[in-house]
Amino acid sequence: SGKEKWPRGEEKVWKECMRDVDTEVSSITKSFVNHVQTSLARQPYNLDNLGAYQAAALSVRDNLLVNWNETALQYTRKAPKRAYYLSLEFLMGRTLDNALLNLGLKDQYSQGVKKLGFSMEDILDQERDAALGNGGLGRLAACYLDSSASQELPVWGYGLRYKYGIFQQLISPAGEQLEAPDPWLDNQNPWELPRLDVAYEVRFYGHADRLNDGTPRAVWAGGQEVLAVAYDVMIPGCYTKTTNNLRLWESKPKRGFDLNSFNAGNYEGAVESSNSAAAITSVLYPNDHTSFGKELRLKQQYFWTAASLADILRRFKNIGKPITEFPDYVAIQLNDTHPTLAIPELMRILIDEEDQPWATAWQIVTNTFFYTNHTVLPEALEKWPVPLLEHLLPRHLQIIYDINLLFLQSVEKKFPGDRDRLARMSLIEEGFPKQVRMAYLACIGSRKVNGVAELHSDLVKTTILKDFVEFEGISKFGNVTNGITPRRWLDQCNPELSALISTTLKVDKAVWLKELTRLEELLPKTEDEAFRKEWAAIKQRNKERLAHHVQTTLGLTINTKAMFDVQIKRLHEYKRQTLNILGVIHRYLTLKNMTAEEKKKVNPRVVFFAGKAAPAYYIAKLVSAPSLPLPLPLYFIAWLTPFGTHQTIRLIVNVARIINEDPDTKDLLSLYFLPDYSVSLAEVLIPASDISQHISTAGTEASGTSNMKFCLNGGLLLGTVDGANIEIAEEVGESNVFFFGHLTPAVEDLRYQHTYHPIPIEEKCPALANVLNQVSAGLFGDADVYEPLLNTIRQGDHYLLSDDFDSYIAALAMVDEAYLDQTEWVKKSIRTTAKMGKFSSDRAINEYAESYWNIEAQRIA
Ligand code: B1N
Repeated sequence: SGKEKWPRGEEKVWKECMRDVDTEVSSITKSFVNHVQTSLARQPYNLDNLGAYQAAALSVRDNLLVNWNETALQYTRKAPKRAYYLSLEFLMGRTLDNALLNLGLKDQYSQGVKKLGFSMEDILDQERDAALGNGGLGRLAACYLDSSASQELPVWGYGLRYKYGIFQQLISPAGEQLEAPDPWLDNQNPWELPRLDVAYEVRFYGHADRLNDGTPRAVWAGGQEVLAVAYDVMIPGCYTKTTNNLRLWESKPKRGFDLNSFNAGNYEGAVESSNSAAAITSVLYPNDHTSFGKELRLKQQYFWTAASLADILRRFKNIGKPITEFPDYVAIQLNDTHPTLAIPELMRILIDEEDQPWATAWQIVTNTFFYTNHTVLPEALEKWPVPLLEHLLPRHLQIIYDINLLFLQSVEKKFPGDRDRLARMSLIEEGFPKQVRMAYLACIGSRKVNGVAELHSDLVKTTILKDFVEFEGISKFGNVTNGITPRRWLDQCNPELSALISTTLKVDKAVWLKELTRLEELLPKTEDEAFRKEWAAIKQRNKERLAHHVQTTLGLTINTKAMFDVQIKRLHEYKRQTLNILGVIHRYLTLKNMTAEEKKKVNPRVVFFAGKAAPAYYIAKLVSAPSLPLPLPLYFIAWLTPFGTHQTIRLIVNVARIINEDPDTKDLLSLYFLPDYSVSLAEVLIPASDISQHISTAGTEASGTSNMKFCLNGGLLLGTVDGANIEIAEEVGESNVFFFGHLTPAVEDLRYQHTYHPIPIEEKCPALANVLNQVSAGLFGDADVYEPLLNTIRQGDHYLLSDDFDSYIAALAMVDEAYLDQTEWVKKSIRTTAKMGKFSSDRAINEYAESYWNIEAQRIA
């Protein structure tokens, strides 16, 4: 026709925005188009979904920036006490949808981009996850930032800006986990603000010389100096102006490269030191629950704590108060022992730079820090070899020795002559090499210590820190049960359920999302049939949404009529994904033996797994890590080879291959391992689950937080009497959860039995023995591949699969039984959601604010 067609959306709207004429077109559309034209230098003709995402993000960011500046200004003006959350991991996931929710601009933006020819759903899907964390510990940090801002608390996060987040997981056809780097910054990150003006120098190596002038001072000089540069991430609160900050540090060489080497013609040498500076923040360590004494990891920890402390101290000094008042203005939360070097680092600053006496410095330190323990598993407790510390941080090692000396003197005073106790409590573990016990250092250097669920906090007090409770008194040790943000984990991931709740409660989500115990008002609705129908229909649509996602991403067709049974978490022996897959095999074998008539009574089930296993040789491939000056102790090497969990993935994938194709059973049982588990995948999986599994050996899972997410979304829980499962059951009632397995006090005895009085598995648990034998016989191929994994159960069985298997199978049968009565099942589901108010991270963060940090909410006008 000769007339060119407008590329997308409404031509009039685009043109009016582009010409910036005053019309009825909203300011949102205008700012979007403005970013398309200026920030992105693009046109409607060549704007794809990714470009539209970038324009939308930049436009939303403009809104956040106004609030963020206002918040910072008020904190500076009023100088309230502030808290700082130091975490080596922040598993943020996506930001755009969360920012829109918190700003209350979701609908406006949806309508705006629609006029311009885009769908909000497609735009949101363009965003890459910020995956700077391994699992629960990192996601908890993200939930706590969300809650701090939403509760208007002056809390900042400090972390590292890893160039590569948690690795991407690929699953080969044979079921092997393959790892690829996660270049999350490749498309640029609109949510961060580089602050090249905020930078600190951080020293490594060199030598420390005591002055011996009657003061405790020393001079630390020489070695390598690296620059820490700040990148700020805005953290908006929900329906409040408060917009806090997450400051992430990037490492840079202090000088571009070494000019001396360059001039001498040593070009490789010239860039080597700059490479090693950049390497510090290059990659997140993917070893969840392991500590293995790598120099680069220790460098990360010191780099991050030194830069964060310098920044906090500079801000404190601007207030103009004497240094002794530091703890009146600053509380620092240590997220596990990873930032424990902050304790000797603050001592170093106070003594060497501020010229404070030792006792004053220690007084300040022990009133500033708070330590949260996240695990009692021995292999996860951080210990750093003394020779490594001496080499990398000579002054800090001196300070640690001084702290230890004074500490042991005071222990000796309270328990005279108790040499065993002194050896047990020393910060230094004897051995070859000697090692520094970071949990002990964190404990004695902190005002308070807490665990993350009632049972876990009790275990901390009675096991790993027992001596410290006896010495320092019980009141230093507490509990703050973890929580999750209901913004992301209900409203964002399950919009239909959120809308139904608002209608039913007759109150805007702006209210109940910040007062989550109001969900209890849903309870009377369990008796309302129409409501139950609607409740069930939403679950069904969430299952279809998941099935659609799997269809489009993996090309697999899922039976949405079946019960959805989900276990998603990092692969780890203690979490017992193996118990689950062996249970699936048991179910399969049982179905194979059934008559057609018997099968009619069986409830179809789809089992989902997702999760990453710690990779064996990943870091070495990504960074040329500087080599250790000393040989690695042998047992470090043992932790570098986590093959058990890799075999579990392989078994899951190969079992899936067989049973999903078996015409005898496939309508009744199917199995999927979804690769590359992430926060955004969790947002699709969790609302779709009928039942989820949290089946750790009793006493091993400190809390768990996905258990809370499933239950908040009306999924029922199948689990052991462990971690926060216990408190969930207390809230929702034991009749609404499916518990099984031995209790924590029995675990030690059972392990003793396995070691000293082993009973052959055929005798102890014939059902499990049969399953193991079928795998050994090659029913799922690769028989010899699985032998080492199966042998860990036949012998030793540290995680007690053979002790819990029968009661696990019985619990699964109870789930089947309960699911047959759909009315009762939906009632359980409603009751579960209704009683989850306690698990809002708003409750948890307020406990920290009141009972630990002593900080107050700040209204940002
Ligand atoms: O922290 C979560 C808890 O809900 C989980 O139960 C707990 O397992 C998890 C070393 C860890 N504990 N320890 C770690 C992570 C990385 C690492 O390098 C240890 N993660 C947990 C939140 O409290």
